[in-house]
Amino acid sequence: MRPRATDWSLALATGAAFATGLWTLTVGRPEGWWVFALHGATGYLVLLLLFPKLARVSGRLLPGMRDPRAWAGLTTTLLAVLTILCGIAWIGGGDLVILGYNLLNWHILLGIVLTVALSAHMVIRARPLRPTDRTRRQALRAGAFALGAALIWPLQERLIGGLGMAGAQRRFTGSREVGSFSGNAFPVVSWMADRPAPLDVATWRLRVAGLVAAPYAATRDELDVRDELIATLDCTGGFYTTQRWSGVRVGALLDRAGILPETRWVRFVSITGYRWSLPLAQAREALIAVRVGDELLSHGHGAPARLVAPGERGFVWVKWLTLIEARAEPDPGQLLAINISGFIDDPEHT
Ligand code: HEM
Ligand SMILES: Nc1nc2c(c(=O)[nH]1)N[C@H]1C(S)=C(S)[C@@H](COP(=O)(O)O)O[C@H]1N2
Ligand SMILES: [Mo]
Repeated sequence: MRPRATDWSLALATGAAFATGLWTLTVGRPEGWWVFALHGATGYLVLLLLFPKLARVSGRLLPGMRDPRAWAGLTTTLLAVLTILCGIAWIGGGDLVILGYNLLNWHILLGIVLTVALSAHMVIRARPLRPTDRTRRQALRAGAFALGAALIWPLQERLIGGLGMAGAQRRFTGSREVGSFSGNAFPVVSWMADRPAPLDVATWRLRVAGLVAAPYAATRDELDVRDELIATLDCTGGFYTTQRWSGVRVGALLDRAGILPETRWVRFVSITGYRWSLPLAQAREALIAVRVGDELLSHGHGAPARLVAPGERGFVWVKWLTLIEARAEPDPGQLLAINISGFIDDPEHT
């Protein structure tokens, strides 16, 4: 491929890998497996395109280092290689932990830094395509790379399965099983920095409010009516756990308050400010859990009560609930809220 065609294909492929990578974080149902396949294929496309790129620039990579503009290029290359290595090592079953972070955590972090570095590199170095770069032949060559990348993904799955590598046990999300059906004995995690002090069950209440006829506040014991749900908590950090959760259906709580006809969404709010909303029909089927297995929820897992949202990734399963709110619209601030909640000082609860 011609230099500019290679460069732009590489940039496009990296952008696609980044976008599909973020997208995978929102997929929690098996029907969505193809998003992970698409991400793998775009990732391998980056890998394949690195060969013609490196063949071209390797000669001037090291001598060129006196030119500061070359550093963005070298950094980008290193980051791309490391990102891909961590991704492949994770799906193969690698369980290396560096500075407390597993290979999937590193993969995601490096992927984000790579995308930033590549953007800088493009601003400094990219040249517009010339008519000679936009020929049928160039398009066909790019297509051949894409086809190659698309073939690597199924081959990789065969290989991992055929060799009996640890990665074959992973869920379609890439997550690995930990502590299923063992009560509170599974990892405690937060999306960012939530770490509230334990809540006092005696004074704690779960309020049900918003677009309802009769708002009320329920005690933990009132929620402990033994509605049960077997559901899988699948954290984007790379583990999953299947448990028998028990508590009360959200639908029952909403019916007691009498939702108004304009209700379309239900928002679940934590004492930390962390929050997420679900469409009404899906919210009704979700569970407010006070128990996992035969044990009361531990503080780390969200006591007195947490959301159990089957089919949604772990970050939706709001812990330390204080409010369920019937709404006409989803909560536009929720994406920001989950990223800043633990960093906001709350002298009462941190
Ligand atoms: C931007 C450059 C990126 C590249 C080149 C890249 C490439 C790859 C590759 C080659 C794999 C292993 C192959 C496979 O999944 O079948 C992989 C796995 C994975 N990547 Fe990325 N990635 C990038 C960014 C990201 C980002 C930003 C995220 C998330 C926010 C992400 C999430 C994942 C996940 C969850 C897996 C495991 C999927 C599975 O188990 O099948 N990646 N990536
Ligand atoms: N209030 C609150 N709820 C939260 C989080 C959080 O940071 N704050 N983290 C979410 C994430 S990312 C996951 S994976 C699950 C983890 O639940 P666990 O600690 O019981 O494993 O809780 C979710 N609920
Ligand atoms: Mo998570």
